[in-house]
Amino acid sequence: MVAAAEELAAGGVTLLQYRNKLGSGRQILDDARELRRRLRTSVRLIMNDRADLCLAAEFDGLHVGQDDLSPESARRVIGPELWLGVSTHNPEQLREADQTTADYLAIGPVFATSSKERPDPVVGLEGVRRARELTHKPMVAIGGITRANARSVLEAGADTVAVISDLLRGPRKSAEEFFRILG
Ligand code: 3NM
Repeated sequence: MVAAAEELAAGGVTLLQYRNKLGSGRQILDDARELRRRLRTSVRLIMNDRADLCLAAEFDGLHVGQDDLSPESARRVIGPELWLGVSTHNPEQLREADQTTADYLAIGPVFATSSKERPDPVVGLEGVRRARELTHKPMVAIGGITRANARSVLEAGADTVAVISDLLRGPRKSAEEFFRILG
């Protein structure tokens, strides 16, 4: 994983989320510290779900979903400076998250994904367009985004994309291609 993260950084990626739904707190912290140590300041590192481990690993931010700490509780833990991201899956959640101190919002899944267990219903490009109308915060689209469809996602109003599957094989080359496509 760390080698893949380094390849992504070499390919121009400036923000990475560490997401581990299965590991123990200790395993997650070990991995996170290793990422922090190896990537130093070249990449902004965001911890998924765990405010405590975000602080312990000296990450740059925290990302919470609809079943995690509320954005305001998360903010209380991480303080005013670190980045806070919030996942949303429909207009109502997006509207609510827009009222919080979140620094950025995620909307998804835009397309079908096999990287998440029990994903919410696909929102499609129409869901991205709708979301764009509801927030001025930076908005990242997620779910099934590939080099083949990334452009359409930005055209629908997303500021950027979050990707798992389409970066796994040849991370550096894939990242470079994404940046070429996204302009
Ligand atoms: N969250 P891939 S979709 C982690 O809809 C995650 O909030 C989603 O992986 C959401 O790029 C997703 O392989 C998986 O589809 C994204």
